[in-house]
Amino acid sequence: MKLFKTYSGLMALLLISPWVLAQNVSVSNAWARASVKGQNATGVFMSLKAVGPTKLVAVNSSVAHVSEIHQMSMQNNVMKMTALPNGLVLDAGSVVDLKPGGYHIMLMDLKKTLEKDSNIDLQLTFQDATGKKTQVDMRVPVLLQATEGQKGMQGAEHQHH
Ligand SMILES: [Cu+2]
Repeated sequence: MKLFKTYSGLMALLLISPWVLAQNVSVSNAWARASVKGQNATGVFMSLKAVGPTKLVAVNSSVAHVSEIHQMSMQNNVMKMTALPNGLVLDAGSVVDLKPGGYHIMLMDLKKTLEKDSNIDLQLTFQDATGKKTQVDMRVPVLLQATEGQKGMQGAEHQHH
């Protein structure tokens, strides 16, 4: 687990990214992958940065009957998705990326098709080291893929006009 010691760099990112600040956690670059008719599940991705030790313990959205926090891992040369039963650990000050092929939020048993350029509601529940829970309600854009500015922490270096 990599700890970011360069807080000046993070401060610069705060200025250029639309961070949503929860009590203890910053959320940025959230997007949900569009689904096609009949598709049962899709993923939601974002970057999370906690001020203090925190866990993402639950997710919820009105567009899905079931929402889970997943990780992808290789098992016998096969990519497998598994739910994180104890939540996603966020170390103080480090950025955790939820992205295709890695950690992600899985929306399952979708109630409707997620159309590109629409929005979905998403509720994140965080738990701090004392056990206190905080809920963050947000609107997440539905996209076909991460846009240039939403590819992560290097986004600022790749902006062209
Ligand atoms: Cu998954």
